[in-house]
Amino acid sequence: MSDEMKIQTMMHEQRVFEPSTNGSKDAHVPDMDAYEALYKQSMDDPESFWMQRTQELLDWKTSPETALEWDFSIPEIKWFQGGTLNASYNCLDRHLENGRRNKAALIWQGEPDEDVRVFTYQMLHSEVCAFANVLRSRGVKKGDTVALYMPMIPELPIAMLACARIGAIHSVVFAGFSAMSLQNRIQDCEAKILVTADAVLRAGRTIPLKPNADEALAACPTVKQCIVVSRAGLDVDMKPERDCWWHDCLTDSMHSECSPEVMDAEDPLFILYTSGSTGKPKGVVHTTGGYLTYAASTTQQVFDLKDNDVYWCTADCGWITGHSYIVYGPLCLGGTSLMFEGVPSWPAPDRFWQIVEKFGVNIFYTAPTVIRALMREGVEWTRRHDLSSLRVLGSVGEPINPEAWIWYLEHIGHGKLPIVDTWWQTETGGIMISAMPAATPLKPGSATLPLPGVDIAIVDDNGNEAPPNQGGHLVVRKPWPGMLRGVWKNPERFKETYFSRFPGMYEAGDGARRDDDGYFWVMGRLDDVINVSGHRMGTAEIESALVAHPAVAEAAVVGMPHDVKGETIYAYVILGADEEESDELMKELRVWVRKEIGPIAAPEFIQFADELPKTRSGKIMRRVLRKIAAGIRDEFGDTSTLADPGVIIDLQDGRDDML
Ligand code: 6R9
Repeated sequence: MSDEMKIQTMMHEQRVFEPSTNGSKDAHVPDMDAYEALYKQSMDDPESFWMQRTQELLDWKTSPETALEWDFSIPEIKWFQGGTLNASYNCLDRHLENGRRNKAALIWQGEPDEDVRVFTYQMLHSEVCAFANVLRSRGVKKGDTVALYMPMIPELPIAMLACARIGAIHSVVFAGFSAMSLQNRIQDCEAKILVTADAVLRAGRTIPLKPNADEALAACPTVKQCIVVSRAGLDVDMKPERDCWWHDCLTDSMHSECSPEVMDAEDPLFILYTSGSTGKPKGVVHTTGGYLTYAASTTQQVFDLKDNDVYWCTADCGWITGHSYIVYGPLCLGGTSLMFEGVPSWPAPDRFWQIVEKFGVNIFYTAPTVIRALMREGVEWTRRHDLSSLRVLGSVGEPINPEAWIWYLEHIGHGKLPIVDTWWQTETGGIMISAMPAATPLKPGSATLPLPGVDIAIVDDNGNEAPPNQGGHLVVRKPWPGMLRGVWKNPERFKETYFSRFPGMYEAGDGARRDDDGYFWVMGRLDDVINVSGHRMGTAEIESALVAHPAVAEAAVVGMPHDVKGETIYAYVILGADEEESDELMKELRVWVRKEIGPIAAPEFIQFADELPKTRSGKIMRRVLRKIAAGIRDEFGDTSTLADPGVIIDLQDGRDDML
């Protein structure tokens, strides 16, 4: 493929990339026949499929008696009843006996390039046991909750696994969240202990973290103790009766064995808060046996993880992607997981590629927002590094527009590597729809096909399966082991959010369509779908068209109320570094979208902007953009997750200037 390759939009996208055959013979799923056979087996008899899978992937202390008991009308889902196990045992201890004792489990690259720490399985085991002993000695027991508010440092996965070891339920709160968000989450999960750090290192700055923890804890009576990692060597205010430095809590004797707690399959492993369309964030609950089986199974099949691989997922452990694909999935399989503390653009936009070269990364998993940001910086940054070690590329978090997909393929994937576009959610625990690198023909912008064991479909408003090419609601018709088991302390919300609209099915909240080949095209959250004169338009599709224009770096599209059409299309556009805003360009973009998708999709309003309101995990906050487009000046709801709240005012001013 060449640079001049015509970029097409998602709706017109018809290119198919056959899997490259390099090294596919020994892939976990070597070809399409193997995928189809697995999928069929899993649908014909899901219970034996998953029972077999869990026996292959995990060491159970007591084998499960039944695979599954379920009733979506209650809702109640129980996997692997009668079985007992420990997640940290599965991620650590068993690898000490199976030849991986001296293998790197975790390679940590800190923000300063010279800050590297490598933990073999033996070393990680020892650190986890030590911190588990600390927690036990401080009165943490099976079933207690522990909040972790930490930067991307090794102590975070160590603390997660230490909780798992003693049966405590961890709740990781992304370190970019505010004191108020932390407080709300701790109050909801009633954590007994908070583990935090003095500061976060980010893009060359030292951002104090402990003051946020102090502010949050001022109204968290359940937290009696706070353990603080010294990341930046800051001199922080310690409350003697409550606070203790991580390094002071650990004594030499603690490094000896810490016996893993025997957990039932359905005992909670962790709680992770995620935003819904209404109300406060929900505490999504994941349990031990099913979650771990699913994280391991999907890591193996989707990334084709092998023993010699260096595998790098660039997510933060504060999100589900970090839980499943930095910690539990790869470590359960005995893999080598690379963990990175910094950002893609600092000290320069080649930071990721430099790390790929430095460690010989084989599998690289990131988000479309990162790809688009790096695309904007120009290809010269990618050319500075030897990226030949890469074998599999992944994408997660939002639909990837074909232009970014092609750039990823061309400039990172040597024009031939498989790109696995993985659709899933905090609630699903692991990947649900994705290609398998050696097997699945790829279509840019499509997450392709469901994983084995995943009975996923698209239904219309009445819950009937939609015909091919017709958009509808993404639902799952049967339980899968990684699914959430509840919303913490809120069974009504669990039922209402996921099981009420379509009885007997899990409702994902996303809109999608399936093409004639059965490929899934996820359009985004259903509340992101615009209805213009009775026509449904996925915002992702229009954005994808805009971004395909050479002048456009990023775009976000929302519906704006309209008297006649119901809604009209309002687009926020960020131009590439050397582009000039002009009325001509605005017209050109309208014509462009008209041509790419159809007249119905042409934005009525195009506002040039410098930045979009994004959550710290990089998701565009469309709710806010809709309000700005509609001229609403307040009632923005909860904007605590915005990376930069100042963006709102800039966009409002821009709109006022334009209209
Ligand atoms: C893993 C994660 C979930 C929502 C989900 C969907 C969007 C994630 C996607 C994707 C299209 C993909 N999403 N991956 N949309 N293609 N490959 O991101 O979890 O933070 O809970 O977000 O993200 O809208 O419903 P979470």
